Amino acid sequence: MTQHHPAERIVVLTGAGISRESGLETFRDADGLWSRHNIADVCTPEGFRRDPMLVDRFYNGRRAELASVQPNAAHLALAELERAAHDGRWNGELLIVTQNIDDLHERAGSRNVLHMHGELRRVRCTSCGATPEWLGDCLPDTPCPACHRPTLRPDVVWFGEVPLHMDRIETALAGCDRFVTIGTSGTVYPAAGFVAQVRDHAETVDINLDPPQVPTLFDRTLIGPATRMVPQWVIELLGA
Ligand code: BV8
Repeated sequence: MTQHHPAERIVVLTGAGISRESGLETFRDADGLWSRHNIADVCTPEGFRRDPMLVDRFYNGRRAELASVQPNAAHLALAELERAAHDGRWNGELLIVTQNIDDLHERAGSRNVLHMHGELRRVRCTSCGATPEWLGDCLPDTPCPACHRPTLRPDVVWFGEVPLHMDRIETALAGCDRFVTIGTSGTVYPAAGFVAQVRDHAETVDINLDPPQVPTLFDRTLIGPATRMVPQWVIELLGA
């Protein structure tokens, strides 16, 4: 029985820049989240132990904001590429690895998505491990719906914590033919180290408003807003 090898396996790594034009802030841009919030206070386990109310309010605010935004043309173009793989218009496989905790990829229709830094619309119980979907506010005394103990935290990966799905991500990186980064500054590891990891066996492409910090890591850079550059790249791929 002849093995059907897909023509192309693509891993796309997305960051906050892909959701910027939907109205969600990035972290490091001038008016970004880190210009108003202290990383050590709101994005570390130590910060949560010190002041859980401050951290819960930070994520409650972002969760409320998420309800007011929609996927943009960049999210929709990636969902279209995945659909083209399913209905045979494109002979390939697409995996989206996102650092984003928003659900705009899924709302755009993407299914093959790994949230390596967690999800805003989930909380995690530190007593029983339950990770229920959560759309509203969560406070330090909010009881876990499974074990009823007041030990819920945002289901996100904070600095110093191990990212999620690393096994599946490492396997996909090892087997990809093309690696594409979209809207990420390449400053947070291990995500920032993926491009160097795949350079020996995959074509590397960066899509961003600005040139990458280390241009030599990329075979190709597409400079411009994600809502323009990502649909262009997908059309080119489907046209090829
Ligand atoms: C870990 C979740 C061990 C919560 C986040 C090696 C060297 C140095 C340090 C380290 C290292 N290894 C580990 C570390 C420590 C640390 C780290 O990297 N520190 C940095 C600051 C130096 N890493 C960790 O602690 C990680 N854990 O390493 O565990 C381990 C490792 C491997 C395997 C097993 C165990 C955990 C880090 C996760 C932290 N949590 N988020 C939340 O969201 O609140 S990180 C958070 O910040 C995001 O998830 C994202 O990852 C990062 C932000 O980066 P971007 O998404 O790129 O956003 P940014 O604002 O920076 O840039 C936006 C870009 O978009 C810009 O380039 C801009 O030009 C562009 N843009 C803007 N608008 C547009 C656009 N592009 C196109 N179109 C537009 N319209």
